[in-house]
Amino acid sequence: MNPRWVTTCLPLLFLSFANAGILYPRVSETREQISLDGLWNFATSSPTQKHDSTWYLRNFRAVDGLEVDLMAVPSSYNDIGTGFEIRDHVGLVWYQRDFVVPKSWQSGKVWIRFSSVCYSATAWINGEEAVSHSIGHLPFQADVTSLVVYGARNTITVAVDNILTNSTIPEGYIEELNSGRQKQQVTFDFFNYAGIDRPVVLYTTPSTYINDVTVTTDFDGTNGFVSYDVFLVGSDAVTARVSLLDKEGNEVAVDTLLNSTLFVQNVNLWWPYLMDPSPGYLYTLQIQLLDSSGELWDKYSQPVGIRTISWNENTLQINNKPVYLRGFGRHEDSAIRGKGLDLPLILRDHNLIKWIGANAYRTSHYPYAEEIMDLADQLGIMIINECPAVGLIHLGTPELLENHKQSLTEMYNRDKNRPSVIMWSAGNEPASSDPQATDDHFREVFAHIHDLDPTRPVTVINFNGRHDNQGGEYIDVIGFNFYTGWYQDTGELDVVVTNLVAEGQRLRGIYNKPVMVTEYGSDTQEGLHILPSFVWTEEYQNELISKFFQGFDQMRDDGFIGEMIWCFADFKTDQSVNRVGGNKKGIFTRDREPKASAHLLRKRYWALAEVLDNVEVPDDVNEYIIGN
Ligand code: BDP
Repeated sequence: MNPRWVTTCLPLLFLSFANAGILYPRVSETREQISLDGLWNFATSSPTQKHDSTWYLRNFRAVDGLEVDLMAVPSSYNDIGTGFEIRDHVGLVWYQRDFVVPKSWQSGKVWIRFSSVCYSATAWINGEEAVSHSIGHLPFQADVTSLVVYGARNTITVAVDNILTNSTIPEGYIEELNSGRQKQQVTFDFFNYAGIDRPVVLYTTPSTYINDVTVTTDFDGTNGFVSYDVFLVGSDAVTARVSLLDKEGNEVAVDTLLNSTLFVQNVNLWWPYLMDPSPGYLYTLQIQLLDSSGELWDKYSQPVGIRTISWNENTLQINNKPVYLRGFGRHEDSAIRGKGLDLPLILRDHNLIKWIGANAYRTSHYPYAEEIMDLADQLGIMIINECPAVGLIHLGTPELLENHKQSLTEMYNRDKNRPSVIMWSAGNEPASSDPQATDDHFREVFAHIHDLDPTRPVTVINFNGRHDNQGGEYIDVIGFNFYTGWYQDTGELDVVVTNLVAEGQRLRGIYNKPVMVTEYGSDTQEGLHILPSFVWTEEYQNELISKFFQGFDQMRDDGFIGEMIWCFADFKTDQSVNRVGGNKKGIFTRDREPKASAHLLRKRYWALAEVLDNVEVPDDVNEYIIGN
């Protein structure tokens, strides 16, 4: 045995309470996995049915009078069917399927993990409650070792509730319509998709297992440092071997402690896209637990990017180099699937992001699927990671505050080790009619996220909408959504530059913090052309964004750190008289084809990359849009 492997006896039971691990499930020599994705039995019901006996624990197909359909997992359920009942459903829906647990799984622990259910969910396995969770877009899991039957058929039933109230994250309320129908009203414009929209897996761990790991990184010249904290659950004495592997799988550092710092010579830093010829360099932190005889007990591999983030009143820096964010606000949204994870779609999206020369986006307005975040880590895309607090209204109410903090905790636990996450966003456009409530609520929220993570800056987009409450002193970066030329001064392109620069300077003046535009744009129907330009045309979108480019360039040297257009692609909204088939502010259509604006933005983003990152632009980007 390597003499550096020492036995570490830890107060393991204590650790199990100290940390709520939600590691991404990865198969290893000690961990197996079964996907529960596929077609599930599916039924809808009224909210009151939840409390009616336990009909839902029976085989759905044997419940008298219950209409049972099939539903794809992962997907939002709304657009799969053909009727209003399912698209506009309010309340509970029910999912059920069978699965077999191998006999060989009896020796360790068995977990069920949902990557996201919108919004609240309760799952029963063989009639016993296994887990309950209430915030969408975030993973949750439970130890189901004692609930499953080994070497035999099991049944899982999941109740999914899409009702939002004034204390949920995000908020909403139920309105009785004139027709007598109930409608879920929400505080955002994207379609209120619901269901089991990300993967569901069963996986195993040994009884003493790696429950969590927290990694922070640093560097000094060519030396890299990876500090890690491994959290175990169990009660046995174990031996640890923690090593760092480079991209080729060579071991470049090793330690035997569960909490230590690895030193890496000739470090390959994680750089954002286009700031380095090999952006997104990832090492692997390989954590192994061995029993007293040196046998492998548990193994988990965590990708690690070595980089630093720093910020001051003027700049945001990655690896001590100021960055200028050029990107998008986005949505998880596509035809039929809704917010359901779709691997071809997310690859196409990231290919378009590379093609257009962007280096960043915001996960407006909720944390995106872990598979999407993996792509960002690998490609070097910088992420402003937003929790699902979009359009909060009831600021200052204790329950809402607790749920808001909980959503940040869960997002942090899931994404804390991702190099792509360079900033946390505690929400988008909160209401601020009551400044006291705003300040009290957000003061606590900022303190909470800063406590969780002192290594990343924090923002709230359009904080208080008026920008002059004192709570702003706790924000590190000011992100503002600005719709001059669209919602304000509609059609008035001549005032865009002046309005934009005035607002940017006003915010700089109030806060003396780095400022960026997190949304701007105009709804645009692809193929609609009118000369001279007119709202909704491709001409208007191009002229409007060209004006914004001029304004951005006037501000760029004065603490202005980024531009994110709204939106990456068209997306579905609720029915309304000012949305024709959805929100059309996309640079790409909903099926991910470019509007004229995508070509224009591509010239802009590559020109910025050429000037700021010193890269060569692709041959087919032949015209540079920068300055004026
Ligand atoms: C902004 C919101 C965004 C909307 C956008 C719009 O942050 O979610 O989609 O307005 O109206 O205020 O297009």
